[in-house]
Amino acid sequence: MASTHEVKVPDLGDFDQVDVIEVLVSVGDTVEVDQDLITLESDKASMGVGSSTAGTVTEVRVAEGDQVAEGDVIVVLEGADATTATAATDDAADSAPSMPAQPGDDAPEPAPTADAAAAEPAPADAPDAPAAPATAGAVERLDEPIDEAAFSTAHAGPGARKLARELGVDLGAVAGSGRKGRVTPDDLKGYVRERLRRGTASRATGSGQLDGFAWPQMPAPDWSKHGEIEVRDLTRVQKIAVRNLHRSWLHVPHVTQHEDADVTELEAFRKRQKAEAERRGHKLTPLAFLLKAVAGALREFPTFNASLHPDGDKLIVKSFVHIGIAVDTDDGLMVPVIRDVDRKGVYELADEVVELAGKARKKRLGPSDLQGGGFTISSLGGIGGTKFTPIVNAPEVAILGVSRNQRQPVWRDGEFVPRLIMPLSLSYDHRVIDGAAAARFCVHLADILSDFPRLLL
Ligand code: CAO
Repeated sequence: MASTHEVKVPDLGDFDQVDVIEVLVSVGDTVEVDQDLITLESDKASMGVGSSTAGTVTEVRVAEGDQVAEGDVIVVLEGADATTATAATDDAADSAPSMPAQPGDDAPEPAPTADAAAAEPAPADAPDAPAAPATAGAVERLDEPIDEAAFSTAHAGPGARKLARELGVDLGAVAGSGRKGRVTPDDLKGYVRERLRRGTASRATGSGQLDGFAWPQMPAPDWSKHGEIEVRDLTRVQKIAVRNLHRSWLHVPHVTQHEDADVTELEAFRKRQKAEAERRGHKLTPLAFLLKAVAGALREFPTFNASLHPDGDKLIVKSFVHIGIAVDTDDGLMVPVIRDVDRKGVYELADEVVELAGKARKKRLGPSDLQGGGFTISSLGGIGGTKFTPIVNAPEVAILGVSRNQRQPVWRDGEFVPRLIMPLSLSYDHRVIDGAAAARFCVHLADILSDFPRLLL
């Protein structure tokens, strides 16, 4: 006899309830293991909920526009594979969220899901001719701050709610023209056009204002007039990155401090340990040591593990040391967070890097994997490069970029000697961190890395 399996909403991290913005299956569908069943959206990210088992959908218990909590049943499956999976996975954790989330993911704005609604900016052929703010047919994202309480009580159907999310519109602020003041999709589009026309909206590539200062609109040439082109959709992770990087670039006055760390002894030690580490099941790269060294530096310089208070008059200094690592995935850049780095050993950190990078690449990061970071490391050391200027993962205030180690001649005791140098590039928010503090932080970090026995203490 075929048995059934209930797929439930997984751990939602900090959230009690989140919105269902897409239902991807219907009764009668056959689903594979890991196939996304629904998409959830919180005010921090969107996540797909995948099926932990294969089977046929016999019931769909949620609809677009519903709110769900951890443990709520999403779908019921029936089938051969469901038989085996029921006992082992019949709880909330069985359907791990696949989390296409933003770098840092603690940012205060909702993640976009605007695959259909994110329209191209109005074309303007000459590169230096400003494009019209909006055309009659095209609607761009508004990305305005959203009053969630007003959003949830606004008089609008699921379709309009979804569109409001896609367009980044504060639904509660939109006047409805439907029956009894219901907000319609046309109301939303009209609202967006009006806001853009008045030039008060922030768009990824368009004009807008920050603290009362207007910035010029990006030209949008019709490239197809000059040759063949292909227009590709960005992944959801890439769309989130577009917004977050743009926001950080606009808000944060960036400065990058470069430093060379002599890692000759550290790398010799790591290479000596590598075979033994592998035998014991660990992948020991320089990143694990870097995490340890950065944790020490953050303890010494707590301002680098801080955030500017939203009122701009106070600093929030974190006592915990949670560090995000930038991970390159096929879908784009993601930043899972390793918690309590200062309390962990190098092997434990190495294991967490492998685990989190693996989860990011398989789209299996949960909300808690992406939250709480106070500082970020972006290591391109495995790829190459000599130096770069990473963008601060705001509202954090600093990010460390790491490039590939290089053997270089270093002047010592009257002669050049070959030393292995790790290039460090620290970008920081100059509103919070002074240049002198950044230089001291980098020198301290380089000293720890150069004196590796101290690092392990
Ligand atoms: N110099 C020389 N070699 C280095 C190095 C460095 N600074 N850092 C790493 N390597 C080596 C590693 O030791 C490994 O070689 P071995 O297997 O021989 O030891 C090789 O490079 C590959 O390392 P890796 O990339 O698999 O592992 P990692 O721990 O260094 O990095 C991760 C893990 C997830 C950070 C990385 O895979 C990644 O995604 N990096 C890209 C991050 C990114 O895109 N940043 C840009 C964001 S924009 O700011």
